[in-house]
Amino acid sequence: MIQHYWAPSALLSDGWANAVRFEVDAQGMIITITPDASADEAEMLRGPVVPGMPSLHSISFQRALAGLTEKGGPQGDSFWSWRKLMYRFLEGLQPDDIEAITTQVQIEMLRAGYTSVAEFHYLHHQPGGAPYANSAEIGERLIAAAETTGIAMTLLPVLYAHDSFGGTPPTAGQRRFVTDLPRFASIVETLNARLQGRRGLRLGIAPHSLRAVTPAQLQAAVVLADTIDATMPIHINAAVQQKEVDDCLAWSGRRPVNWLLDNQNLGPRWCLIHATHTEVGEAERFARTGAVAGLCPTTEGDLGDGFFNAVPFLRAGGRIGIGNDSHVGVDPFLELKLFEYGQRLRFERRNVLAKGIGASLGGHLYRITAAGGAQALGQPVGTLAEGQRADWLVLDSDEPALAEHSGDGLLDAAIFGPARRPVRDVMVAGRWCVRDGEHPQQAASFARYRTVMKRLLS
Ligand code: NGQ
Repeated sequence: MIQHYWAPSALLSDGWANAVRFEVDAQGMIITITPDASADEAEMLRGPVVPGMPSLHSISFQRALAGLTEKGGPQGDSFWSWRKLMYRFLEGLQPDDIEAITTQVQIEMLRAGYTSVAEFHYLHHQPGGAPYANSAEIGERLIAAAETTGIAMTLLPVLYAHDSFGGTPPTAGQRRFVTDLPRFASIVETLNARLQGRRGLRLGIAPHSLRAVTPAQLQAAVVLADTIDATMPIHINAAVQQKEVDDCLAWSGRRPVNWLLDNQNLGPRWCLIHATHTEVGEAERFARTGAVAGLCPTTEGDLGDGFFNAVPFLRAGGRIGIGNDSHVGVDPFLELKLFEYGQRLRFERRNVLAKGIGASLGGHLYRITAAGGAQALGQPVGTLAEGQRADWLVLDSDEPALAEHSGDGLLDAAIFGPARRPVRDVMVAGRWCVRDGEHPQQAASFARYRTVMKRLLS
């Protein structure tokens, strides 16, 4: 059935328009968009409409760890000491727990304005490292969560084989992640079959990092992706910490982003997550490939990663998107605020990433990260245009931080103002997931999540 919607204003691919009528088909795709149209027999949208934001990096089980690693450690805490706590924490998680945590975080994401997510899935095996009878058990739980919540998802099974550069053996803490290539291929193929024909769901792959795979394994993963679908998204953690850069230099004589540029055919299907430690020359080369830089400002802040070299990257035409990664923040507007604030604190300036004199910074950041996120997920979202999917947010004009703002001013206010909940209603693929800020499964999900947390924290 074709549905008609009418919005008082909407951010379309060519800018804001008023009195916009959308025609959406039974698959949730936008067939026509007509500005200055009548509302006759259309469902009235109760506020300004903007594209839903894709999150290009989520590790859903880490949601339950948020807030548990904020106590001083004996020798000064770092990313690496956090990682040890994370490994210890995940040892206790069972498939039901992971499904409950994932369902909870996806509902939180939808309510905050994320309509799609790239799930970086490396927790493959049982505690202790033995495979499940169904080697794709956990991946199937992640899909089940997406089917419960309605979020669109690009599922990225992760190839993880080693602890560090040069093929060093994995540590005990990494046992639940480790696969050889044949087992990885079987997980990928099972999940691919499971995802066929599912609205809003697709497959990608992710070699974890240059630490966790050898060059030959990286190449084999790319070949595997190509045999299934030559457009399949490929994500990899790039240069998250200075130590990773130093170790990569010691191993290969190159920094990680330069190594990838020299050894892989990087292009628009690639997304480099946490390309934090990228020098100006690398950033410019990376930008020219058309690959996406996956930024996760709250997590990168939480883990003390550093600042991405955004100015030269964006100046060279680089594409960016945002992810909420470990879920210490679940709010796309907050990610964008912290991204810009990082640059302000670094350079002691304001509006560092603005496009030009008088141009709205919030409007610019929102547009480029929605489009970059869509590219990284390989999904037809991120802009409202004919032929794109109906993934959109109805902003709440009764939220005090947004009151009386219009056009890009709404996005400036939602990102840089004190809005608590700028999003009223959320549609994914033509279906309402959130109405008046509420998701129909939120009470059931929270009850289940709470039971899991009670056990984990006891
Ligand atoms: C991850 N997370 O895969 O969960 C990583 C940490 C690693 C972030 N970098 C572990 N945020 O890179 O080895």
